[in-house]
Amino acid sequence: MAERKAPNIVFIMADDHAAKSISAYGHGMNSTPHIDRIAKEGMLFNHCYVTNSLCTPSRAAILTGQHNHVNNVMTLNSVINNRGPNVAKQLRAHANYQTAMFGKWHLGEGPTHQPTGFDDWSVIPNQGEYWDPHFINPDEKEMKRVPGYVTDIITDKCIQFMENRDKDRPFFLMCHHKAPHRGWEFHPRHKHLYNDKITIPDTFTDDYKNRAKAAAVVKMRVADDLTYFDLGLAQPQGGRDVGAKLFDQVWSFPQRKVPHPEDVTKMVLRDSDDGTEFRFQTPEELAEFKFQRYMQRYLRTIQCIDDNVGRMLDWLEQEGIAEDTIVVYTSDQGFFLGEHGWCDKRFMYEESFQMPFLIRYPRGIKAGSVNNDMIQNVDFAPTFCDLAGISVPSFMQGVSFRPLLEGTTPETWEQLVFHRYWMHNDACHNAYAHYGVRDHRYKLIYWYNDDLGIEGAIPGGTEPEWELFDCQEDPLELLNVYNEPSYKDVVIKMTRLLEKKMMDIGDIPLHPRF
Ligand code: SGN
Ligand code: CA
Repeated sequence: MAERKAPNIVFIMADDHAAKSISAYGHGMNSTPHIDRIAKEGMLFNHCYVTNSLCTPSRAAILTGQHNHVNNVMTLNSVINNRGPNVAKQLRAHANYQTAMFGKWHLGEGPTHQPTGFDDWSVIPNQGEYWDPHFINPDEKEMKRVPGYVTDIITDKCIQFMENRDKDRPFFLMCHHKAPHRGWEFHPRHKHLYNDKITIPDTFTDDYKNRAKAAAVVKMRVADDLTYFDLGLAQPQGGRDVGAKLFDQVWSFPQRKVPHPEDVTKMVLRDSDDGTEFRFQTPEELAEFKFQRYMQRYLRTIQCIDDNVGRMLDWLEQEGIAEDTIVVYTSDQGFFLGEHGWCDKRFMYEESFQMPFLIRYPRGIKAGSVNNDMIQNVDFAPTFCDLAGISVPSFMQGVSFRPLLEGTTPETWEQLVFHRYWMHNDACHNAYAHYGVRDHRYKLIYWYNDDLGIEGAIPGGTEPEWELFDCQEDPLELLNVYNEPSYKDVVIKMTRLLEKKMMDIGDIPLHPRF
């Protein structure tokens, strides 16, 4: 890329948007023409990964370019120290950017945790609301409720910021959508969409054999763990608890039992909106209904993001600045869409580990290109600094992937990604802590299964476990080959890579050394 005036950067990030549900990734489950445009006119990454598959830690990694043990935002309960450095501060201080952030923040509230480094910001508290959402604004004691649908409102705020910008300076805009996060409250204008059945993933009825214990005990199952509210169903017994599960009493952890077929045939579920009735003959039919209902609602909320990405792209064009503006579309992590029977994320298994990443910059990226190199969310901030023409500050641990955008993969590019999920007080999901690395062929995961004295964690702990997946032979990750004699050398190689990576980033291994 030749030196030219600093580009504007529009960073659009959804919450829990799996790559599979962007049509540019070619899975055919939905149609997202506007998001696809970013790839068609720019570059699509097939191997972008999150360093910790959870909202708050991922957002901290994106802002700081640091791994979570360094920025100290390791779990959903962490908050950011907003006096620390971040990419917006860097662009503002060293490249004269105007900076703004609108939408989901999820890094804490109040004077020491709210956004800093942004000339303008307006964020939803915590997970926020889909309808008539509250926003926290700078210098205001009270949150303000804004009438309307959250995805439209966040986009309005972004466009308004761009309209009022100082045209003599570049801008860095972070547009953080709440959708398609759980609750999946879609806008009625998308209700006619996705009424046809979606193909159920091959691993939907995974029995979790030959795998670490974590897979069987985590509470993320579509069939067991979704609530009336998640599925847009009226709770028969009424009450105010929106977290009530269907068949909660029968299916609850630890003795998950398939509900008695007779109970299923007696069950009548009703759409909470129009009262449509649903009846079932078998527990399997009920599980499939939940999957279809989940996907329908999830994909409809995505359609609204797609409409609004279209609005942003059109606006940039009408303003005549599309050529000078980098547009990114990504998500804070991946998401399970029924694979292994799950919704949600947290694990290093592929669907939740992979982030979608699409980027357009007409002046610097060849249209329609696809990249297969490995990148991570910690690399975003260094890349933005590099593209803005400033040096990457030493506090950032990620690496600029500007060469990849220019179509060149340096020989020294590290084709290895790291993931670490920390145990925290989150009994309602019960996801075990783990860390590991993945290269193009293999994925090594260490489950340390310690209770770490944290409330809600594994009481008393349990034996640590290793997993090794051959991503080429077993892309669905159904077979742990860690103890297979034929993979002995791979285990040694991957363990060394893991240890080297942890040393590079300053993290502390908990596993026994070779
Ligand atoms: C809530 C959701 C979970 C989700 C976490 C974290 N339940 O607890 O499904 O995993 O947030 O999400 S909900 O019923 O309250 O929606 S994250 O995107 O912030 O990491
Ligand atoms: Ca998220």
